[in-house]
Amino acid sequence: MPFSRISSDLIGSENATRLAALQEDYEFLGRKLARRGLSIDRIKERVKAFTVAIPSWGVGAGGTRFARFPLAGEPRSVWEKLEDCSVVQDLGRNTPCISIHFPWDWTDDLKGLRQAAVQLGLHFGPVNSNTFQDRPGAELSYKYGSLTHTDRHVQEQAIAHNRACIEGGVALGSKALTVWIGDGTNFPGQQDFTASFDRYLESAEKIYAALPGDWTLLIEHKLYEPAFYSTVIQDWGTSYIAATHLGDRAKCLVDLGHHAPTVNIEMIVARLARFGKLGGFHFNDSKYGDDDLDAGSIDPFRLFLIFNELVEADLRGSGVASLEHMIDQSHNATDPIESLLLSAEAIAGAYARALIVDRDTLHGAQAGNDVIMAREQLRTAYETPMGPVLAMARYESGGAIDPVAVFRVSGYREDRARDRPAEGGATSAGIV
Ligand code: PSV
Ligand code: MN
Repeated sequence: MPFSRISSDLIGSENATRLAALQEDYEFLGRKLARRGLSIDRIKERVKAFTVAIPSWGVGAGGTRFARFPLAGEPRSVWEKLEDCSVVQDLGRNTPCISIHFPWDWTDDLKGLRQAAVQLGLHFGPVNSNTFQDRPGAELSYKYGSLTHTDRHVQEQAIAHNRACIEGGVALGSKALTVWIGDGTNFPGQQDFTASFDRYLESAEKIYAALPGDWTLLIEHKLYEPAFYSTVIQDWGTSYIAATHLGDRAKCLVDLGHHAPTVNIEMIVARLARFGKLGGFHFNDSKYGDDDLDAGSIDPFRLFLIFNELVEADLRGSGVASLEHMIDQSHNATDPIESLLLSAEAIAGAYARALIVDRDTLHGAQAGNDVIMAREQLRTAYETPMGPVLAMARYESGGAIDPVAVFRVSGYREDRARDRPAEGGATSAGIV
């Protein structure tokens, strides 16, 4: 299919109107950082090298269990999702990777999909399996569980789906499988906690055994929902036990929305990194639960604290450089492309701020129990406006200084609203 792109001429002419102001801001910030012994150009280069994957399901309008409000021009197939992902990448330049979800994104032409992605300067990251919904026409139902179902045949169906995801991922050039299951219970006594986790481990062993040698299995935990009393893989402790049981190539994936509201997620990140079990993230933000709001939109300080732990772990040599950074959010009230652009920027911004923490002073203050000075190191870095670094990194990589502005001027959504009429009221895009 011919893909619509944002023209580089438009990006160039829009950038021309903003470049002088950006240069001024960048130089000013550069002088401020230099006073702290920091090179703005070096930070910019590290920001340029940082990427975060776009979830294929994120480019469609999301929804809640009450309703889904479709967006005119939203993608109707994996090909159109790819097209939208390329717009995000062309403008923002830090999202070249797509994380896809089977069977939502299934196509008989995976080879063609991979080639199309390459043409667009994209590639495929972790593949996500889905045993939290019944597929139309599926022989057996996941109503009472999938990998942990009491019926061995249902477990086998779920395992076979995960194996098929691996095969599909191999065709796409992916290197990881993310497994999140909705299995759990709604009532005390409904199931035996120990037996259901044992069934999970048995099923997960079979999936792990099917992984190619250079693949990682990412285990995603979630506190609750769709099960409301207990969830089999409910927290990082259970995820850690499962990943440790399975082997070196099994790691824990931290979705920011999958914790109780007051949980200290940055501390979980530090623990998992320390013991080599941190595999990656699903970034999003929330106020109440798994709200799936735009990353950095509610609690940007927490996002910064997570990256602060990642930078610390990196200094310790904990191998966090190769983590799978992904966005996982649901766009119910915004244009998904705009939300994804701003989320990717917020995530890169949290990283940039973490890079400018004065580590020597921080570590000295920690060792000397100088509480105020320790706290101040984080606050100072967090309050430093790193926007000019992010914008300059984007500009030098061929992206837009102001991506949302260029997206709006481009008329991309209006054009897609014309050439992507909704099909029968339903689309495969978005979380419902
Ligand atoms: C579950 O809430 C989750 O976070 C998992 O990552 C799913 O794959 C994704 O959302 C989409 O439903
Ligand atoms: Mn997730």
